Amino acid sequence: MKNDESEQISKSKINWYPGHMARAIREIKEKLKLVDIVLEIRDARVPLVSGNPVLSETLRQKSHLIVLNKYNLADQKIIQQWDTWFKKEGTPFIFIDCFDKSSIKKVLSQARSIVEAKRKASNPDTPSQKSKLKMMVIGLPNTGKSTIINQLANRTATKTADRPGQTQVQQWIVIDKDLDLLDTPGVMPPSLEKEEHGLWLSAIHAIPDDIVGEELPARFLISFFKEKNSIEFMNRYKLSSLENSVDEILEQIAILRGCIRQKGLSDLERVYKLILIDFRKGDFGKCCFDLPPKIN
Ligand SMILES: Nc1nc2c(ncn2[C@@H]2O[C@H](COP(=O)(O)OP(=O)(O)OP(=O)(O)O)[C@@H](O)[C@H]2O)c(=O)[nH]1
Ligand SMILES: [Mg+2]
Repeated sequence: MKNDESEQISKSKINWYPGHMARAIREIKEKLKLVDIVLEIRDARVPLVSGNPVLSETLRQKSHLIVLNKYNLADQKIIQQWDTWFKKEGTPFIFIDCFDKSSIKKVLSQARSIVEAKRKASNPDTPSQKSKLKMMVIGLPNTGKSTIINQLANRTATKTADRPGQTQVQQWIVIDKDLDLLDTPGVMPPSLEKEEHGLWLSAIHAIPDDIVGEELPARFLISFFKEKNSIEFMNRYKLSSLENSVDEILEQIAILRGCIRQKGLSDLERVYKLILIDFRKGDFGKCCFDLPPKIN
């Protein structure tokens, strides 16, 4: 990344913690005793940074399954490394594309076995019997919590949207006699460890665009795919190479996509928006921003 580029990115102080999130955290803690297991939904492109450290301590007291969603948008080679990392960590996890029915079935069966194993460990003499499973679904905004619930329900039981902050209040959803789900509003950590993490979370749209603006995440994405030497990115904008600077690439995209204002000036605001839209559709190919920490 060029110096001026990293300087611009370091100016991005990202802090999005609206009132409903503090309330949501309180309510999650209150409802924990009512559920058998918590499904923590993360984004497979940012497996660690899309977790929420504020909830980690709370989750340690409860059966917990990490569901890494949007697997279909993530770089499979890096996912292999994450798979090894999560296995060593020991918390149960599963990578899924929630629009794939077999993934959804696996989530349910894995959740049931975790709960059953815990029950057996605390009451080894009681014979197992199928009882109603109550699951709470938590995670950062826009990670796909409500979509997963709808997939489990096989109907539109709760509203989804391609923007963060759709769900604002908790809602119980009775799936059938064997399963109840609690949908919860997405919650951000109150602060992020590194400023770059804010750009990752903006790129995946866990943070609304009006908080950060489109420019920094769009510039970050160009730098990222430039460094990755991404053929998909080049093809998407018919670029002949990725040698050019971020500013030059922005100009090339403006011309290609007709983002030109009066007097022939490029309309960069429109280009930034376009880049975010295209990235979020998966047009730049599969990627992972977050890499597993080194394990000794
Ligand atoms: N490509 C892809 N998109 C997904 C997947 N799961 C969810 N989405 C999309 O992600 C967006 C957000 O989904 P929601 O279910 O509303 O997310 P949420 O976590 O409930 O969001 P909040 O209520 O804002 O916290 C929607 O546009 C979904 O269609 C997935 O596995 N793959
Ligand atoms: Mg939701």
